[in-house]
Amino acid sequence: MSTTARITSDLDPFSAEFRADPYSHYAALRALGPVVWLERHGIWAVSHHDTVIAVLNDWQTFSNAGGGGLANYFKEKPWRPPSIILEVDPPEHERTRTVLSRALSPRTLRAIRGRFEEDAATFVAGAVRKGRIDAVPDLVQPYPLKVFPDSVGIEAEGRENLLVYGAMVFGSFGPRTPWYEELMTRAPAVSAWILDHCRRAALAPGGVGAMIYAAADAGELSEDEAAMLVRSFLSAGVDTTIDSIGLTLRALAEHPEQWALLRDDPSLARAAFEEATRYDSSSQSLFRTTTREVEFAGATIGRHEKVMVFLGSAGRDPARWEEPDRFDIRRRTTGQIGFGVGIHGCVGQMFARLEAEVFFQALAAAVDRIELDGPSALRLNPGLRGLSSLPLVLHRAS
Ligand code: OVM
Repeated sequence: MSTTARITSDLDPFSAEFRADPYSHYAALRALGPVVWLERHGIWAVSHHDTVIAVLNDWQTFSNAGGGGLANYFKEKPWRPPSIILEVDPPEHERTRTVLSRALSPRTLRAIRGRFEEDAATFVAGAVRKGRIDAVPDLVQPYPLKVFPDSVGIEAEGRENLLVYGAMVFGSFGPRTPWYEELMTRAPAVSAWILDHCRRAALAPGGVGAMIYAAADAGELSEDEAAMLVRSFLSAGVDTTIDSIGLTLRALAEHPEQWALLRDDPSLARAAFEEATRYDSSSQSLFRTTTREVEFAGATIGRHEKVMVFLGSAGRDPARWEEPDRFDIRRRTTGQIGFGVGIHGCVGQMFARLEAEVFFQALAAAVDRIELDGPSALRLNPGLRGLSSLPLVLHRAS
């Protein structure tokens, strides 16, 4: 038996204090060591850029079948049937991943870009006309909430269910708190709406949802699997992009000199989004579950234990990044892992980048200066970092 002394900490990554200022807490975690036992939750924390990547690349040891969140599916019953792409290991993972990657391929994106541009221009024009806005409800939320379900082929009626369902999916990544229990009282009704809209008949022809059913017709998936993959779109495609666009906008508003660079050269929109995904990713952490006892970075991790992997900390690791706390849209962001990395790296990341690029190009064309108009507020969901409020004044371009 190994006699490695474990490094422990009483830090609670789900506490309000931690989430209000994760980056100073990550620095404390990184200083403790690459693998730290978080005694409050009985889980391991991995927070250095290199060890985060090492965990995510070793899917044989650090499995996804134990669940994407804090709940341990090797020991507890999942709140919903597990995702057949996120919460599954190879070889099962490969077939579903292939179908989703194809549906979200450059070819699909080329066909969709024009519609993104029209919608972005419309929402931006409305916000600029208003001038003084809360950017979250007025701009950041409506745009993904239109373009994403439009692309999947979901009817316009009832789309607010997507936000509630997303809150549940990502809420389930955290501990069972009163907030969570209260939210989940709505699960039966909202899940029923979601499942109804995953059916073949509910999806518009020509959309990304219909492409999944085309794969079923081609014999690559069963009809039930197709519905489950559409469910993955509806789980992971909306809140994630809302939150990442919101955090990017806040970073730009808080760094006027960076906004000026983008305004003067809108071709930097993609780079700005990429840097924001390093600097303040909507996906701060995710989980793996060990399939065996393993010696990892000086620690002995037992079998079927949960490992919390901090993407947000990897983005600020001074061992990897020069001046990691500086938001710099001209930075070389190669190696940024805010979308994750390895076989479960975000399958929709090109879709998200396109959404964001089009959005910030439209904003750069219409807005000269962004003025912060009060404190922003965090959206308190344990699985996703984002904003509930971002008061701004948009000064129009002349
Ligand atoms: C899914 C799913 C749900 C949440 C997140 C995610 C980050 C996937 O249902 O497949 O990926």
